[in-house]
Amino acid sequence: MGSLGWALQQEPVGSDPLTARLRSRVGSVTVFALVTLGSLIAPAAPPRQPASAIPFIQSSPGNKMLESTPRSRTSINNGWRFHPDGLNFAEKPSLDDGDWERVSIPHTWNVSDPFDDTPSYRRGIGWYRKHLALGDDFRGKRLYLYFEGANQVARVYVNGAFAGEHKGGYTAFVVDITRYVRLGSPALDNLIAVQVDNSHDPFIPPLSVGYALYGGIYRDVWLIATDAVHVALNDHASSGVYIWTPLVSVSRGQVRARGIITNESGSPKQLRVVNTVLDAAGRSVSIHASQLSAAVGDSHWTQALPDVRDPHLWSPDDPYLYTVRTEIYEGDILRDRVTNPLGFRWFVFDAQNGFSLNGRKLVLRGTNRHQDYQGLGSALPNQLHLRDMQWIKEMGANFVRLAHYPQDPAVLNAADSLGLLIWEEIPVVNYITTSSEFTSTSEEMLRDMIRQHYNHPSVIVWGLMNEVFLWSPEGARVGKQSDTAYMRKVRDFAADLNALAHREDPTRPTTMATHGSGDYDRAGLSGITDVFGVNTYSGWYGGVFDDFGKALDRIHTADPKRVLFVSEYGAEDDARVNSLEPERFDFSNSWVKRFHEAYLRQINARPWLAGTAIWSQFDFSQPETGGSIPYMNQKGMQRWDRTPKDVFYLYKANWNPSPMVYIASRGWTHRAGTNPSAPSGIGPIPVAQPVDIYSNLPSVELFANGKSLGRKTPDDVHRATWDVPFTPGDNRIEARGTGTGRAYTDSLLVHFTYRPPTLSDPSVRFKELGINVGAKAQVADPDGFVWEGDQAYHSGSFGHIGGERKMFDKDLPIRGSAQTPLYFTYLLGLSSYRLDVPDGGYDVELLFAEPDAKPGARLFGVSVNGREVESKLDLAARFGLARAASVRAVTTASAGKGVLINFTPIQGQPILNALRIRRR
Ligand code: GCB
Repeated sequence: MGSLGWALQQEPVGSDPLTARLRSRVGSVTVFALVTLGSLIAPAAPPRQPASAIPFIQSSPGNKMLESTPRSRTSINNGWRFHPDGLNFAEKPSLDDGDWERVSIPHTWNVSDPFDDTPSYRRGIGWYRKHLALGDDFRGKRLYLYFEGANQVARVYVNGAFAGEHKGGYTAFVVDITRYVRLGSPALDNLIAVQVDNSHDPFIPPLSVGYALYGGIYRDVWLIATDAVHVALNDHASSGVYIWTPLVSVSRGQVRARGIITNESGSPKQLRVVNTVLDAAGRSVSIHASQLSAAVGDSHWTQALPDVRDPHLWSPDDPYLYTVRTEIYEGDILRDRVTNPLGFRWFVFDAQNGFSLNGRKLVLRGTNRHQDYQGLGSALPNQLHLRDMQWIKEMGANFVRLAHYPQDPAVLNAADSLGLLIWEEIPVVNYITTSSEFTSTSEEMLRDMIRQHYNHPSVIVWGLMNEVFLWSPEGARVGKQSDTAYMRKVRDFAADLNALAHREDPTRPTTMATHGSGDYDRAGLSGITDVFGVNTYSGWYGGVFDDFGKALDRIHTADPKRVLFVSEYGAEDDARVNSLEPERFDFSNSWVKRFHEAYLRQINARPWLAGTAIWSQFDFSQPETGGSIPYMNQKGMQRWDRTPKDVFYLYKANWNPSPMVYIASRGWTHRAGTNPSAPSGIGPIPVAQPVDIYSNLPSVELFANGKSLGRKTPDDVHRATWDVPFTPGDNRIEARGTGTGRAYTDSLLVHFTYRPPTLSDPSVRFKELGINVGAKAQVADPDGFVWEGDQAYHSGSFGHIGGERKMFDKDLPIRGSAQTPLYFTYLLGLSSYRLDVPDGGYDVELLFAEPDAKPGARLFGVSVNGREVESKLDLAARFGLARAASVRAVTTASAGKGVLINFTPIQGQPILNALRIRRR
């Protein structure tokens, strides 16, 4: 029994009966953490308090458990100097860093350059230096630097000497600096210099991604001091202790622990390893001690602790955490102490019944999270990591996929304590390099991730890769893989990682996310992991909403034993864009609401799904993309600054049982429009436009300007919609509902600009009109001006004559204006634009951005009411590709003829992106 843990770790999967049972597949069911009970070791007497513990040196705030132990852990985040360059000899103490920038960790050097108008962002070397004064009190100690993460290669030097290197931007690493430091009284200066490199490296995943690879030391750094005999720090920066619960039921929880002790004292030691399980109140509920003869170097130990009776189970609704305290004694002297979280839970993935936790079905309602924040990049302080997880919890999710890489310890801690189940993965994305070096770096990352996060009860599945067949082996996007030798290598690579994950952790399943291509089946990749993830975007990049469910049904029917997980689905919006006629890819808030409502319905109808995860919780950087906000992926439930979007409340209404009512269309506070049947001459009349609410209350009543518009019962996805009669100026909308004996309300002020159907209506003075040409959606300016959707010309109104509606290539960022949505759509090949405005003088502004032509390839003339404004407009030559530009004219409308803008093709076809006309 004593070697149970090591049998688990060292035996190949399947050869050990215990391991085999841990991962037993019964038909389509995979059960984790359920095995038969082995013999138990009797509880040992609690150790006496050591008489002469080595005094506590320094502890980090909030790290109470570590106080009065010989181990200290001190934050060294402050007081660094940074130089953004590949300097030579920057590790040398003689170099003067006095003029380097002062920075604190977390830090990245790419906070702004992925988002400026210069394409791309800096990927290269940056140097960090810190002076550390170390006193004699560290004599006899082992000293380590613990980096929670640096992107992506870090080389660490101490007093000019090379002390260690780590490859990979998302896992922690430890550097033993004991032999390089100088101690003294008074304390002596030590120089820590770290070279960080975020250059592309063909042998380090990720090779290509859709997010910024922010360079720098972007997670916390610690100085750890231990006794010469201590819990190992050299095991992939893990805690040096691994805890698992082979059997959990409501009446008993088995606890096993194993670990490594490093003896650097120079002589063998007789040690006692004591593990104590403490409940949330700090009471000991299980304790076990065992002797260990520790030779110099590393020694392994394993323990079976006495069962915890009637364990308080861990679940999203009740994330009850125990703590395991591991103490190492030599005689009466405490040599080291570490603590780890423990949660009692068991779970099952089932291809027919979805997921269950602690014996009950649990619908995994999830989301994806990137570590990316407005103004900070990836360098988030721990409070913001925690806050992100709290947002996710508030939305009602119980599952988070940490895409596409291992995340900050603060994220995993938050998941444990808030009750969020976790899929964590390594950053193998889009394609691989078929080389042993790439494989071994990927394996190292996988080991790092599993060992570092092994003890978190929140983690339920390890991810190996994302959409690995999206790109060709040469690094180009492909529709279908054609290189069968490459596909075989990818399969072998996946099988290798899968076996490694199971060897490292037989208690958890594996998974991969795929992109709805047949390549995964053809290459034999689909059957490798225990759970099969599908990323799907029907109704966004192409297709219609219902294709989503149909595609899932096809896979489920073809392979009923496949445990199917929807690892991504989402669509993009922009708060400024709203539409009365939402359509795919219009970036309107209106379309995205319908998208998620349709997906939610289809998900609810498929209880066999293992789980689902929205892409994504927060908007994040995507340096290679255009769209309505360049360089951003806008599929978040929340904006980059964490402001929740309407869809956040859609999920909250569906997933979080707390009573709520929310007026959606939240960003649409400036609206414009007309009532087509309004007669001329009677002044503005109310214009009906839709207002959505999301609520989990039985019924909701909506009021506009104090008048009830009736009571409604929200539909199956908790939405109700009213046609609200908007009057010119401010309209106060209020929603009221009752639940659990209390009233819930929400209100919103909407400013409405009335446009008469006949622009020359004498009872409504015409002032100005803006048109988002080529689009049906409205776009609001920051000052509240609304650009209305475009239409074909009809008499008395406005509109285009001829032309085809077009959009910019999504991957082409439009530069030179913050009002990108106006330029994103355009009309191609129009002959004129006509506005039947009343007689008078007008300023006309035409907005353009060249979508694809080279200089000389598109030339056209522009005239306004017969006056030539441009004889040969060549946008590419004059402004450049995808650069916002405007052409202005002054004109007079007379004799009731309005304003006619003509476009005359000379070479290629004319275009127009937006126009604004203003009465002088
Ligand atoms: C995906 C990728 C993710 C992208 C997302 C998108 O399938 O896995 O990294 O950000 O699509 O928004 O296109």
